[in-house]
Order: sequence, then C-alpha cells, then structure tokens
Amino acid sequence: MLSLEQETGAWDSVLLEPFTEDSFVTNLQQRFKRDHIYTYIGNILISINPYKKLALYSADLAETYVKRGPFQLPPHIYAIAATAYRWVNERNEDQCIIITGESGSGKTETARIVLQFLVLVSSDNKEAKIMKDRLVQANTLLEAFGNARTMRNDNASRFGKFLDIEFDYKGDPVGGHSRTTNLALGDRNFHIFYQLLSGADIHFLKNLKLQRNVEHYNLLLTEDNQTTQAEEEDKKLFLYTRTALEVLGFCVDEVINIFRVVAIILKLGNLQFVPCNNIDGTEGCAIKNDYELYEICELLGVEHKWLQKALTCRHMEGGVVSDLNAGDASRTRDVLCRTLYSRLFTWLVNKINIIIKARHFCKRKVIGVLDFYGFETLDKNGFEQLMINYCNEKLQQFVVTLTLKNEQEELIKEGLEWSRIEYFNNNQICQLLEHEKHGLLPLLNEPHVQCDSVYWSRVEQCCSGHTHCLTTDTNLPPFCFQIRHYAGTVVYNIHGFVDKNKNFLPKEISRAMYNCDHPLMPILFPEGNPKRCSIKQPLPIATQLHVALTSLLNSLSNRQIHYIRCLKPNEMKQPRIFEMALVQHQVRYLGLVPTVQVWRSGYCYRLPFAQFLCRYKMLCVHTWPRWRGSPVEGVSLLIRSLPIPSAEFTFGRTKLFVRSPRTVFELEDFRHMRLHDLALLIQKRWKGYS
Ligand code: AD9
Ligand code: MG
Repeated sequence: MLSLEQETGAWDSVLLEPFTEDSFVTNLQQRFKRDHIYTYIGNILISINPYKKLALYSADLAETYVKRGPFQLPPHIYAIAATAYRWVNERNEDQCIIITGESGSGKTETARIVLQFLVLVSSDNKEAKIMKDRLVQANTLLEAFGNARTMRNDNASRFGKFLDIEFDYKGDPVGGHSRTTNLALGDRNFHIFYQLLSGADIHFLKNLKLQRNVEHYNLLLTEDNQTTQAEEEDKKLFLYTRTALEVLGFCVDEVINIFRVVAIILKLGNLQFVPCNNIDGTEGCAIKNDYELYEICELLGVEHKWLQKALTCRHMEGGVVSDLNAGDASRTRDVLCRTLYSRLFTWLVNKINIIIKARHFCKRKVIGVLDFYGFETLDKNGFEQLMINYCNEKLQQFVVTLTLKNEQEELIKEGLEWSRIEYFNNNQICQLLEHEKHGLLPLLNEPHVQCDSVYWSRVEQCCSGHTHCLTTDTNLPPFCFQIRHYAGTVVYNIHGFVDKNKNFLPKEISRAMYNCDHPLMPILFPEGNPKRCSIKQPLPIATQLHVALTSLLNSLSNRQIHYIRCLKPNEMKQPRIFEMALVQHQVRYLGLVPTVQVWRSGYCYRLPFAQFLCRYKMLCVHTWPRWRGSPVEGVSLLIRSLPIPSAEFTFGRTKLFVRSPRTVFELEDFRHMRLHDLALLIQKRWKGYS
C-alpha cells in the first residue's frame, strides 16, 4: 500500500529528499495527476492550471482554512488568502498577494478565488454584504471590458490589475480601490464587443445601429473561427455584465451611453478611406462608406461634417488646411478607436472606484491582489506584446529581488553563515528595455523618432550588440528584433511602434469629440475644450506604463507580501496533460529551484529582537508582563521556555530568525491561546469585584 506521502507527493517542496530539479518537477507532476494542483515552497504557493473545474472551493473549506493554521492542511490558495486575512486583522499590517505566471497559467482565476474567499469568510452584516457584492461585480465588469481572447488564453487580461480591498477593525470589507495599468490593444478584441453583439436584444442593437453579425466588423475579424458555443457563452456573459452594471448602480442612461461608445468604436473600425486628388493636385482621401460615418455621428450627436473633417484634414500653422492621404486618415481612425476604448475603460475604472470607495472614515488596513497580463509570445508580436513582456520582466525582477537577492544579502548582513545560492538575474534585460539613454522604450521617445524606420535605425545603433537582443540575423524577418526574455525568446515586428506609443490624437479630433452631444465625450476628451489654453498631450504609452509600474511596485515595499506562482501544464489548454518539458522551462525561468534552495537552508521569518519580544512576551513568565533587560536576552529566555526545538531559531546581529513557517504559526497559535486565557482571567477578576 502507498503511504499518504507517496500518494499525494510532498506538500512542501522544501521537504523533498533528495532535492533536485527533477525531483521537484516530478513531485509537481505526481500531485497534478491526482488533482493536487497546489504545492508549497515554504510559504510561497505554486499553482498549476488544471484546465477543468475541481471541487476545491467551497464556503466550508474556506471556513476550515480560516480556523486552522495553513500547514495543518493541504496546500491551497485559501491558505495564502487566510494568512493575509488573519494578518491584516491580527497584526494590523497591509498585505499584498502577488500572482505571477505566464499567459494562461491561471492568475486571473486565482485572483477571483482569492476575492471569493474574502467574500466567504468576512462577516455578512448588511453593509459588508453590499460592499462584497460590489467588489465581485466590479471584477466581472473589468474583465468584460479588459479581457480578450488570444491564442494563449481564451480570457487573456489586457490590462494590469491591482485590487485593494479595505477592511475595518472587525475584518469586514468596507471598500476597495482598483489600480489598472494601460490596456494592451491587440489584434483580437475585448469580450464586451462579442457579448454586446450576441447578447443584446434586437431593439437595443437597432438603437445602437449595430448588426448582430460579428463578421461585419473589421475590429472583430480574427484568425480563428467563432463557434456557436462561444456565442452562447457571450450571450450569458452579456447578462452578467448588465447585472454587474446594475448592481454597481449605473443608471439606465449611463448604461446606454457606455454601449453607445462601444458601438461607435465598432463602427469607426469599419470606416474605409480611399485616395482622391485635390484641386491643387495633392493627394487627399474620401470616406468610402459614408453611411457608417452618418450613423456614427448620430450616435455621437455631432454634425457629420465636423467629424468627417477631423478624420480627413489637418490644420497647419498659419490657418492652412491640408488634406490627409488615405494611409494617414486610417491611422487617425485607429488612434481614435484606441483612445476612445482606453478612455472609456479608465472612466469605468474611476466610476467603479467611486462606487466601491469606503463610505466612512475609519482606521483600516488593506489586502491587495495583483493580477497582471502574463508573459506572452504570439505568432506575431508587436508593441502590445513588448509592453506586456516588459511588465513581466519588471515583476520578475521585483519578486526575485525580494525572495532571492535581498533575502540572501540580509542573512549575510546579519552575520549568519551562508553560502550564496546562484540565480538568474534579469536586470540586464530590464536595462535593455528601460535604460535612459539607449533602452528600447526610451528610444521611442527621442524627438527625431517620428516613424518606424527611424526607430529601427536607432534600435540597430543602440541595441545590436546586447547579449539579450538580436537585430541582424538571417533568420529574422525584416524590421524585426529578437529579445531573449527571462521567460523565452520573442521576435517583435516594429511595425506601428511609434504611432502606438505616441498615441498622438490630433487636436481636430479632440475638438470634434468634445463638441458631441454624447454626454461622455466632454469627459473623455477634456483637452478638446476650446477654452482650455494649452492642449497637453498625454504621456507616451510606454512611459505611462513605466511610471505606473514603478509607483505600484514602490508602494508595495511596506506591505507583507504573499506569493502565488502559477504554472501552465500544457499549451493545448487541456486538462490532465502535464508536459514535463514545458513545466521544467517555467520552473527554470521563474527561479523556483534556487527559491527552494534558499528556503531549505534559510529562514522563513525574521523580526528585530525588540519586536519579537513585544509580540510574544506573554508566552513566558520571565518576560511577561514586563521585561527590563536587553531585548536579545529577553528573546533568549522566551524561546527557551517554548516547547519548540531551539534549532528552529537563529540569532542574527539585530534580528531573530525562524526556520519554518510551521513554527511561526505555532507561535501565533500559542499567542492566541494565551490571549484568550488572559481575557478569561480578566473577566473572572471583574466578576469577583462586582
Ligand atoms: V493572462 O496572463 O491574463 O493571458 P492568466 O490570467 O494567467 O492568463 P487565466 O486565469 O485567465 O490565466 O486562466 C486561463 C484559463 O484556465 C481560465 O479561463 C480557466 O478556463 C482555466 N483555469 C485557470 N485556473 C483554473 C482553476 N483553478 N480551475 C479551473 C482554471 N480552471
Ligand atoms: Mg489574466
């Protein structure tokens, strides 16, 4: 008969004997085969996408994980979420759960499970219930507008999401705040377009001047065929989206206005420009399907000639008007589509944030959940993929810095004996992308880089010799460069880089949009207000992403961080298939083997002596209620009085180090029990007095 351990593999990879990369991956495989998709590396959770529904999530189980320490139960997302929930309440510290992994590895699903967990375990009083409902619906809405189907993932996130959930002193959720980074607008499009066309009733579509047929819209043309099943799914999801809008309190008019913008974008995408000659012999253009423009103008509430001029002409200096050629007009149309969509999305996020904002001012702490778009490589990769992959390089750098670099440096600084564990540091790749003078992204902002070909020559000049970048190779198609990312090699075609990054919106367009009767337009295009003296262009997209990401990661530095690292078992999105080589590749690039090694010979938890003493002094008669000696001596007395092996603790220069997470939870349990006893004692005394 198999022992329990053999049957389920090791819960915690740190305990594997012998430990090698092979034994680590085999353990994951064994567990995956039996639907044990979660495994620990100390207190880091590894999650493998099962690609099927598992009976792993329920209110009862959530309750169990809240009551028991995480290491008394099998590894689970609930254990990570329960720890964050416990610590936000008991330690009064801000928490953050960082979920990373490549596209399709299960981050968004994991974030959803974390949110569900917090909803399940927090109290059900009326106010908390309303807030919980809103948080869940906000998530549904953000996904409908911010996710799209790609070849890697049917529900790929196209924006980075950081959701902060605020808790009051009782542990009730009292509000939230969602920070999002810019949308990656790829060739395939957002769920909401398909949902609207499949799910809206015929009258609503008629009102929006739309046809049900997906193939009618250029923006929705995809390489893979839409199946009827997907249409059914979209229909159902449209209902969810409508419900989400309702629950969040969007009024009927607002809902109509939102969908009018969605319809306008779809129809704008269909506009076609044909070349024509101007009287002066220069090349201009005309709109081939003018009826679409008429309908767009009706939806916008603007005169046809305004928008037509804005799309096809440009005002030059000295009041001269020049006609655009068909190519430039098409580019303007594309920028308008992108801008409209991303500004609508930002407006939605801001509205949601107002709705989920905590009502009352009270001292509160937060649990943040970070779920970004994962590393991706498609058949054709462009500016969007570079943005996504840059973001993933930065996240990887952040996680590695905290879990491998700082960890080891601190042990050395504290004077502990330590033989350094090597790991791959992706700093060089981050530099290749963001170096102030010759990084691939800053090069896009150079003043003379106004078109892709000039950008290309700058890339060749500055990056061709870089160990992680290839610009000239016989295997590379023209105008393509290759980056060896931490997670794999990606070939990028630079077509459209400059335009997409600048996202320059001509002032004629802003003015025309500002002047529309559609109530959202003046809000979405404030720079179009003629009374505004200066029209400030928004920052380029890559700069926006860099700024947002840097500020987000900096803000996490004073939080307690929990890590969930998601793995993808196969490329076919199929259940039960565990591709050894694919998993091994992810294990390598995520640096999981060095992480286990650091854990095996390191420590999971540390606190300065004084803080440790302050937290646990009630566990020892010598240190409770007051200790007058030095903190280090107090700690020494305290741990000698505990029924925990002394090998679990090591004294550094200024801090006490604890070896295993189990010990931390034991300490917390002891503290809990002791506090309970003390409370009973006080109660008894009071009764004695009264
Ligand atoms: V991307 O970086 O946004 O492209 P994610 O977010 O990592 O990617 P996602 O969570 O969207 O991946 O998961 C992809 C699909 O895998 C989901 O749509 C589910 O069909 C499936 N999945 C992921 N996790 C689970 C799970 N715990 N149980 C069941 C899952 N199915
Ligand atoms: Mg996702």
